Amino acid sequence: MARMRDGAVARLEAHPADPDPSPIGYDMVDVARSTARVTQPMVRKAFLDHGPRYADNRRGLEPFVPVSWSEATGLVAETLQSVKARFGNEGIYGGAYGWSSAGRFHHSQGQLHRFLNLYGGYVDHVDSYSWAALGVIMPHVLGDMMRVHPELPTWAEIAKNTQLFVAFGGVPLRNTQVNPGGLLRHSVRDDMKAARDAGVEFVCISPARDDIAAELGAQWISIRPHTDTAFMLALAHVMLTEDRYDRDFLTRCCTGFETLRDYVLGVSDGVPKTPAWAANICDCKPDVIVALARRMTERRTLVSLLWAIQRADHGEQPCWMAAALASLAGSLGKVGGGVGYGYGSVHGYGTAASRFKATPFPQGSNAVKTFFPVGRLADVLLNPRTPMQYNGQTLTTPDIRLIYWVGGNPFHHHQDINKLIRAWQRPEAVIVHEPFWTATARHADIVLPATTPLERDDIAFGDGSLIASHRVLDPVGQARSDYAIFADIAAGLGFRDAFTEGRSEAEWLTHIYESTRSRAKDSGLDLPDYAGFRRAGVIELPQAPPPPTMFGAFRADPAAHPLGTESGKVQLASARIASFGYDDCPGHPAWLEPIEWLGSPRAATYPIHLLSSQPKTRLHSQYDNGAVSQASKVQGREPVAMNPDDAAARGLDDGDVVRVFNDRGAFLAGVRVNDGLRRGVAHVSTGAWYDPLVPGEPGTLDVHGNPNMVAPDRGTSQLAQGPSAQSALVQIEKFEGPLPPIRAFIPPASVPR
Ligand code: PGD
Repeated sequence: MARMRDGAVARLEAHPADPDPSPIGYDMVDVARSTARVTQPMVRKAFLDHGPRYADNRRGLEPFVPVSWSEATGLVAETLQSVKARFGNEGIYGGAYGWSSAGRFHHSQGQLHRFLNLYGGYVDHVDSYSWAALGVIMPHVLGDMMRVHPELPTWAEIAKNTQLFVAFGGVPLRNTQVNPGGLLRHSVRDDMKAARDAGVEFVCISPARDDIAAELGAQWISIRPHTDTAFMLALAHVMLTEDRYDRDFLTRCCTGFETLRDYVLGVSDGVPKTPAWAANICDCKPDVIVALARRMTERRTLVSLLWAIQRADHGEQPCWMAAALASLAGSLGKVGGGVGYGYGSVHGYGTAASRFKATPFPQGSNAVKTFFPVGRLADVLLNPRTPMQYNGQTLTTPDIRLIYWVGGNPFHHHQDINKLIRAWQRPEAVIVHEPFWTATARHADIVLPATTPLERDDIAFGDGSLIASHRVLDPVGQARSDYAIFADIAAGLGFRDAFTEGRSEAEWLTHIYESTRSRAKDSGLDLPDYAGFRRAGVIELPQAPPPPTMFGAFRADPAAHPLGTESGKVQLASARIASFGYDDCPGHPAWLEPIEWLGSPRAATYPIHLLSSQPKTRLHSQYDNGAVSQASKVQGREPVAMNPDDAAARGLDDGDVVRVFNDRGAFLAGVRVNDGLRRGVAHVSTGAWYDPLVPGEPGTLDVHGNPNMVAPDRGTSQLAQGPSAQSALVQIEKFEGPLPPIRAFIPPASVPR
């Protein structure tokens, strides 16, 4: 909430209804006014001089030239026309992955997609950086996740019905600060405490103790990163050999039990997946596995898998095996039991849903059907018109000639930044709308300054509340909303009226709200009119009734309530997946050694497994220049958490600056010694803005702390082709010599025309 003084915003405060406000948002005003803003349209000099067909692109290196809005929008229209004339709409990538901001009207991707759909379409992507492996494999195993997710037990139901909550990857509260579409009440901390008070026991299986709140008194089982599948297979081994599995459920509701059983017992491959076998892989005690397997079959158990676990080599496997475990343990389909994906990954999983959804900003439909899995962006740019496996299909990668990016920061979120930089030089044109001089903006040809949420009115709808977001700042410099920018470009291309439908921004907001209001009325709910809503600021909508027991109807009568899988049942093995013939994703859940992990030969050279998570102090890369994020830095660098033994072995003290590196790249970070991380594991949050020591030089050091300098850019498997950023081995050494300055927040060089 904005506190105003003399007509100007004095500061932002938490909403009084919020029990556990996130500190991230307090910086929005300062950041909006910071020097890192793009204040006027800018064009890379060589692009302005030579146009899109110039072959020698050196994005990220050359200076920009300030231009007027009319010249900039004219240039965008011309560039689109030039690419379309030669390559058709198939030459335009308009996926623009990213979080952007919470408002539903000024949602950047929605604006871009509407604009490009009206222009004839664009190459799109599928899946996400968040849960690609999960999203592709689970329809084969449990059916469509969009049907499974809404049935996830809420924390209130967990408190009532669950006895044991087994969390692979924990339930880190840092992620529950955010939710797509905005959030009024941060309730997860209190909800979990209430569950603990009601007697729920928590187990956190993770290399990091802090992945679950200390006050929950959870049992911490420390395992090597990305050995979860081996751990789960050994739990299954105990259940099978001690006759602790639910024969009735397996017979009635699952297919493939025999295949999985034979694999777990070693009948099919000669390797029984015993606790001793797994303990050797996971580096934990076999007794711990035996004891947990017994508890899981004696108590109503909910198996939870954090999305980060599947952002790794063979990330499909722990997803599949978690469902298999819940089936074996007999908890799937029972109240308070089963399997949940996403608790602790964002706020909205496990919190009550609202009774209906707000009307979205209409995007139209895309005439181009070409797509690629989003995590493969760099490969697609580097290798156009090449076959790529994906979920049983052979795709042909598109030949992207123009990238249009609005509301995301691939130089923050994509793995292997040095490879991305090479790939990013390939297209003829890169157009970006950005409020800030992020690395993505710096690597563009045309940069159009966008407003931040404080500079425009909007409606947020995230966790069951309608929130009026008010303009409290004047747009900084010449910044304009994405809507206004697209309306002008559409005018140049002859479809302004189709894009705007004759509505101003205020009229669109009224239209979206009034249509939401009339849908609310249909479900018996009277909302105030638009003016009343904006005065009220927040409308809390009634919650939907608690979801039915997840898979409850299916368990009771699988023939009457089949799942959307190939057999209609839970697939403990899948003939369809087996038929794809993928060696990196066989027809049943399996322990496949990660390409990069502490057990691989590569660990002899790079002995530290680097985990990277969503940051506690900012929204992905947003607000990195704000006070909250800056206060967490060590000598201006992103902190790297290290186990005390690993630090001591390298002669490192808390507060030292180190070089974190492997053969993909290197970055500087500041040491924070932390005994809550197991030995051989380090952790860096994502989101420190990429800050090259020598801009444009291949492989140059990032002086600020972006973990994607060293993260691998390869698909989780041929099935999902999801990002596997977590599978990164590195070495860490003390950084000697004078510390390079941080320049990420200083605008790039600009030259007059
Ligand atoms: P943001 O920093 O939110 O990150 O990556 P994502 O790209 O979503 O980027 C949003 C950008 O949009 C910012 O630059 C912001 O300034 C801009 N923006 C905000 N509002 C507006 C607007 O109204 N208009 C315009 N034009 N721009 C706007 C997040 C992604 O990172 C995600 S979701 C995940 S889950 C991944 N996680 C990991 C990970 O665990 N580990 C690694 N190593 N890497 C990851 N990357 C992924």
